[in-house]
Amino acid sequence: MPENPDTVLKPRTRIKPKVERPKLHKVILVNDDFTPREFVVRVLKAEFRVTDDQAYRIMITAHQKGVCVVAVFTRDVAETKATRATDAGKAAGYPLLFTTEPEE
Ligand code: TYC
Repeated sequence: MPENPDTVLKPRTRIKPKVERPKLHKVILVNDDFTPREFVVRVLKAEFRVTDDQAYRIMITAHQKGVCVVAVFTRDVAETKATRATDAGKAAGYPLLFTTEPEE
């Protein structure tokens, strides 16, 4: 079909983004009755590179409330860190648990 030279196209004002920001995932520390507090702090510092003070605060929040968000990462990084931190507890005979969940 020949083009109508009188056709006026409205310019697109909304441009679809070509890349999307990856959804972030939370790493959550879960409380238990057996893992020593100092061990939890040590694992937090080693795996999540937080300071002594930050690690203590995260540990005590999980201890008091049941859970605490440690940090957010892309899905792969969150899952790898949660697994490594949980495995560190397992290797020492503790039921220490880190889980992940997507951010809203
Ligand atoms: N509740 C544990 C204790 O009293 C310490 C602890 C804190 C364990 C946080 C796990 O995610 C945890 N020894």
